[in-house]
Amino acid sequence: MTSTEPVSEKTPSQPAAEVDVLVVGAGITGIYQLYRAREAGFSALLLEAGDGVGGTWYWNRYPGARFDSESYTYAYLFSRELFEEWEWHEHFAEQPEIERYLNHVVDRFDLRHHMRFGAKVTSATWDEPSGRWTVVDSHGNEVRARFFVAATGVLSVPHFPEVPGREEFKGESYHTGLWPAEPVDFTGKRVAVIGTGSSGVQIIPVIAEKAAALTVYQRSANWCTPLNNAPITPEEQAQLRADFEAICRTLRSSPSGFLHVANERAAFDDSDEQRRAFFEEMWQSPGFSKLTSNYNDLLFDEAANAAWCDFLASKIRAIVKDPATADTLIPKDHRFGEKRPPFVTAYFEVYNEPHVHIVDLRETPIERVTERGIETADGLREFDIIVWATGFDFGTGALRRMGIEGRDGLALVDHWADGPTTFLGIQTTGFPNFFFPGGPHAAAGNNPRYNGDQVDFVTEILLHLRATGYDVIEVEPAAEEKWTAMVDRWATKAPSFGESSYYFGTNIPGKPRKYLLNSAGRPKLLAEIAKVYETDYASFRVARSMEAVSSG
Ligand code: NA7
Repeated sequence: MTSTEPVSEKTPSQPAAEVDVLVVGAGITGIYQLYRAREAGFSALLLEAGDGVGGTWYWNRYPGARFDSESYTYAYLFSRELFEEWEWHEHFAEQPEIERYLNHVVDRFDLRHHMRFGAKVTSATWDEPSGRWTVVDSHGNEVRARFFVAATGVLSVPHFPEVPGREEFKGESYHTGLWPAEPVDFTGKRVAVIGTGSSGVQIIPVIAEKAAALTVYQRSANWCTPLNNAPITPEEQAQLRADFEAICRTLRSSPSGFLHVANERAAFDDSDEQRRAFFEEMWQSPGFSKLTSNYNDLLFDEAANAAWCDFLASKIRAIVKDPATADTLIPKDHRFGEKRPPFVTAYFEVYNEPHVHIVDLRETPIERVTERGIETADGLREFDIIVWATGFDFGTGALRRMGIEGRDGLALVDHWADGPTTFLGIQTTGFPNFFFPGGPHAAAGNNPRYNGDQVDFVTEILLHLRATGYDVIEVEPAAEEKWTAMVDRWATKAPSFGESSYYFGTNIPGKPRKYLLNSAGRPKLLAEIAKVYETDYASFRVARSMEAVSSG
């Protein structure tokens, strides 16, 4: 596999289309945007590069891929009937169940015939006189749309590092973010996994079960903690249904969009013994609650964070029998929460298996990939399969690759040469009628919650225009500057991620170092959206296109 770009073979040529709303991306955000646009009575079309529904959850179909947000808080909440009829099997659903769910949603709300698959957008151009976007896909098909909504996600452009010889490997090679639909058979194979982020640590235990030999290439150790997944019992299913309204309320008021209960205690309010017992409780707790329900000073107080990290290191040492391997697996270069923490199932345990080895790239960096394997400073190891779990061009990757040109030919890549500037993570100046919910500056937490708020907001904007007789809308520069400054301010204070995190673009050579999330929290996003309504859209400029004016 050589391409970093998902392209389908299947797209037939299509007649030129004209719609009110063109959505790009059939992931969680795009499906919801299509649903809202249709429900509001707009003509709408969705273009998707892949051959199926799911977006990130379509491409990341590697074995072991699963939610690490609770299934029922990550899923849609716009329809109580949908919430009640879909029974998630596990608290943290695996990729096949997620893909089934998203297909169910598309069919249940009759959205599939408004979707074109295998349609990768290559250019999108604003036409001032008509007040429309012309969007072209890789097969040359053209769609003209009044409103252009790129729901292209933050984790949709896989990143392959510049390792010499990467293309020369003669065995099978895969990226976790571009996993093939056909199953990959690891049985009896010699396998390498490069990367130990959330994807790497999910796939490693699954490969270890089948492979004859597994070598993990780790550059940075991560603070992995147990996901603590479990099936959802019938009693829990019934409780979830009964709690629907309370769940929605809690999620709306949670800064991170989770149900987890915040802790009012600071680490040193407790005695050493109490703290140890509490950390043990956290270790046993589900998913992100280790971040969201931990001591309230965990991300603010060095000593509190160090106490938790010491506890985690002792856990790793207790699980991994070889002390040198355990030491390699314990992060030394960042605190817990500085990078996105991965959640694992039987991860550290695999390093006790005689056929699993770890290579510390800080000690012996990869020098090259050859036809037969991977060469580091201590020699060549031969493989049948190499898995690249090396992450994504996060946040702006997809938007920068779509050939987007706004007013006066302004290219989005130039406009964002120093990193993205946005208003509420949905619009940027110079690009009228263009929206990007679920993109940069959207969220820092349970993504679909924030992204859903943004889709609702975009839909309200379209309804506002229809009600007021305008057809062009663009954010005021001052509003954009204010929001972007707020995002940047939050990036420098806890709870935020360190600059070593890909959330600042640091994993991509040459990418501007700019914060790509919004750490201010969901209530802040909702409050700012409410302000827009209260001020009758004062943060935006509205107009009539020349075409609308001339047609009276
Ligand atoms: P991540 O979290 O970006 O992890 C990528 C991993 O690949 C990480 O361990 C990197 O090490 C490693 N990497 C990247 N480049 C190299 C090179 N050149 N050599 C060796 N190792 C390398 O991506 P994931 O797919 O795991 O997770 C992305 C998101 O998906 C995650 O946050 C969840 O939201 C789900 P590094 O840490 O940079 O030293």
